[in-house]
Amino acid sequence: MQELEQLVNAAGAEFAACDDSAALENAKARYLGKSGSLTEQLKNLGKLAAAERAAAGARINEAKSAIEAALTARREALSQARLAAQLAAEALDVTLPGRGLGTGGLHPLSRALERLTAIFASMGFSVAEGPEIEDDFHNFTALNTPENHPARSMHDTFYVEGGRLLRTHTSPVQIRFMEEHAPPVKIIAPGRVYRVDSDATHSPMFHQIEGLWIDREVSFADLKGVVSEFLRKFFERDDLQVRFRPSFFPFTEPSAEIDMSFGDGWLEIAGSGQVHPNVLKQVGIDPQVWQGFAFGMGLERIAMLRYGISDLRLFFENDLRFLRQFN
Ligand code: 2U9
Repeated sequence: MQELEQLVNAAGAEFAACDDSAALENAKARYLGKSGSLTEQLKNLGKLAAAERAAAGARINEAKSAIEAALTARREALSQARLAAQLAAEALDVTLPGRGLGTGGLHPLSRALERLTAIFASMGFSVAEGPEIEDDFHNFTALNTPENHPARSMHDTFYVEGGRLLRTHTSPVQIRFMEEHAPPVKIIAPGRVYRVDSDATHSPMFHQIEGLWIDREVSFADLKGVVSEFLRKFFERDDLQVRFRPSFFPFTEPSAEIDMSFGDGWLEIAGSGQVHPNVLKQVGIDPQVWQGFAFGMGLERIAMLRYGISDLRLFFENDLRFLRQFN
């Protein structure tokens, strides 16, 4: 039966031409399926004479086995090819160098703060810290800010449950420090503070750095010396001029605004004064024996001036294009 041999050859050729398993299964159906060519041959067996039937059946089954073997071989080959392609696509070159983790860097405010604390450390100041959620006493009363002072207004302060509030300055840190340490005191208090204020130059959260030096003979002249030295070091300008203008704060007396020379003019950069005797009394320090100065300034403001940043909000947007410029 030459026809069977041709069928086996044709099936083998067709299977070999199939590039994917869907095409191969379709080809299989054309030979071994319900109405496939080989199945047709089996159906025709009945028409043969009884004597020829057994031999013909055996040959058809042989052909069927041959086709099935060709099918299995092609399936195997396709699956091997699929695996090989996948392995090639997912290949890792283990000899490549690592990509690295990228280097992180400090936020410009952290850099400014590190600079600042190093300069004050060189003048003998250590760093003190305290809670951001404060009570009325430490944020206001102890700082000679009486009950009806406008700074206590709901509009100027964030109040939380239980009558406590988000500190409006870092001054309560110095109050807490003096409650626990006898003078002399020589500290700076940097940290987050909160105000109800938000625009290009005001953020509801910003950072202050305050300083406090209390000893037997710390005078306004020491204040001028310390602040001038700090500003000249911070901005790296030995010729930087510093000017004090009379002002008022409830917790200092006398009080002064501090300006520094900038180009042809002056920039207001800090507030300051001799600590008010009432403040010392609140923490049990005798103002007849101890005296000294305090000052405060905005960290964002001096960082903006040093790094040439025009909009306060850039500090808090976490835009890497901005932050990368400082590292
Ligand atoms: C104690 C006694 C006195 C801290 C002071 C200022 C003046 C001041 C502002 C500057 C810009 C806050 O960030 S800002 O808006 N601060 O003008 N701060 S004297 O006086 C103190 C602090 C603590 C026990």
